[in-house]
Amino acid sequence: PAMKQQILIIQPLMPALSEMLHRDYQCHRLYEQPDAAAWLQQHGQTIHAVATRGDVGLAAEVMAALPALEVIAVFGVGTDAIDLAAARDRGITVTVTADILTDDVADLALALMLSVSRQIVAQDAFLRAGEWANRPPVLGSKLSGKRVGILGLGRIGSAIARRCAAFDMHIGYCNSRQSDEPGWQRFGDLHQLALFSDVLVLAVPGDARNYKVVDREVLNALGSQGVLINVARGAVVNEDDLIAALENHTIAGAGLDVFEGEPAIDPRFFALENTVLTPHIASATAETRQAMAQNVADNLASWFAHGKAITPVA
Ligand code: 8YV
Repeated sequence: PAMKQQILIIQPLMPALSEMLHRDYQCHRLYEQPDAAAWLQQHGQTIHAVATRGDVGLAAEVMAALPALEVIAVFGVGTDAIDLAAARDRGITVTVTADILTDDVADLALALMLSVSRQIVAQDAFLRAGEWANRPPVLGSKLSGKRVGILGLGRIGSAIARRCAAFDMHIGYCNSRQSDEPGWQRFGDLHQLALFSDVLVLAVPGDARNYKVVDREVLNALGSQGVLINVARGAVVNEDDLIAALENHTIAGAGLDVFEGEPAIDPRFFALENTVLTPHIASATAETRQAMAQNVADNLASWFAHGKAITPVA
């Protein structure tokens, strides 16, 4: 039988994917190497494919230590942790699970919006604490009919906008391209979008263009009744400014699925009552994660069989 192809796995993958890859390839787990640099020096030239996660990517020095690398299959859509320019220069194909997770990420954005505006988490705690018999629950704020501003109207941003439209929300957005959706209002910059928005949703890539663009001034523009929702990347937000805005009630609240330095997030978040925090679960449903795993396996199989990926980055 032909020798199995050798694949490098950067960080742990979900068991279903790990099993598929171990069945079909000779897998090397970089995260289990006590001295990754030494391992790469010795074995780097045998690796033709990398499997990694959107939140993990591939460090530039690891990519540089893989001279025969042909394809990077990402379990996710984020490519912010991959040097795409270097990959392009070297003719390395990068694949992502585009389309597969769009609905789930948009669903979670709405779940966070509703959780913050209706204070679902605090109301649940109030009830469980036995307070219901003692005093009436606090009032939430209405979501239907409000103005939502979406930063980034790609696949995910558009899916969020469609859901918000079903809640009779007024839709504003910032995006390089104009949408032909009637009634969706395009803004030239984030500051203008934040001024418009009751709810500001982040759905842009976490790359250098968007690094910490949500800062004190944008949060001031969002205003004391405003809510921030982040299902993009922690790096899109200046977290010191956000924590200050939440502590001082410069904005009303936030629903956050992503953080800088996750999973070791800034502990000041834990004390904020006007926030709902989730551990990067926007794509984390059984159905979607299974389909994402299959996409990674299918891209690698197609690459090795035909030299062509199924869902390469555009
Ligand atoms: C995943 C993601 O949670 O798609 C992305 O870029 O961040 C998420 O879908 C991640 O890739 C898996 O760890």
